[in-house]
Amino acid sequence: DLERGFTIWLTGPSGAGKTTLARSLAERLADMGYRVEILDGDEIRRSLYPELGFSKEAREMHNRVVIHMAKLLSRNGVIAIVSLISPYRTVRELARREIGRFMEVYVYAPLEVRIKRDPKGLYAKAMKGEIKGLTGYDGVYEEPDNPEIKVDSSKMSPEEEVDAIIEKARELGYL
Ligand code: GGZ
Repeated sequence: DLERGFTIWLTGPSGAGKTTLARSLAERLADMGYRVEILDGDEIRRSLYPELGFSKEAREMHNRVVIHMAKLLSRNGVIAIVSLISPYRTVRELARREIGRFMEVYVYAPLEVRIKRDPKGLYAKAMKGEIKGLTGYDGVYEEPDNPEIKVDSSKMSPEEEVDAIIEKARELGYL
């Protein structure tokens, strides 16, 4: 269905593989002829409110901004790929209600794998006590109860994850 958009909501802690997956997914869907946009939490923070920080209130406000952007894109024929830690279940439920055509993807990797990857050195900093409240280390991450799909990036390649997500999106009637 090339006329109608929807949202693929990638949630998971820092280092779980959301950014890599978002890029592979966007490339595949674009090759299939769909219009796609990646909404990356970290990028949106940097361009709109670099000083925001990571309190519960800040994250909720920021996540509501992303929900709104995804909603606008989804209802205008674009597939919005959201790459956002979105640690709170209530906020993700709000996203589901607001956006409608929506699938929640839980991007998972075990802690030891996330620590080993640590692309930005955030886990190293958290272990030294230089940052506090890192999601998936000493910060809250409320695991999804009923995601449309869970992918384990320690066991699957990005291409395999993309295949699984596309199959699920077809099952849901979004593709
Ligand atoms: C979580 C943090 C933190 C803390 C800095 N907790 O993995 P990254 O580096 O590239 O992406 C994270 C980014 C914030 O991502 P989101 O906007 O998706 O998060 S949320 O939905 O919770 O608002 C991470 C980096 O900022 N970062 N400090 N304490 N992530």
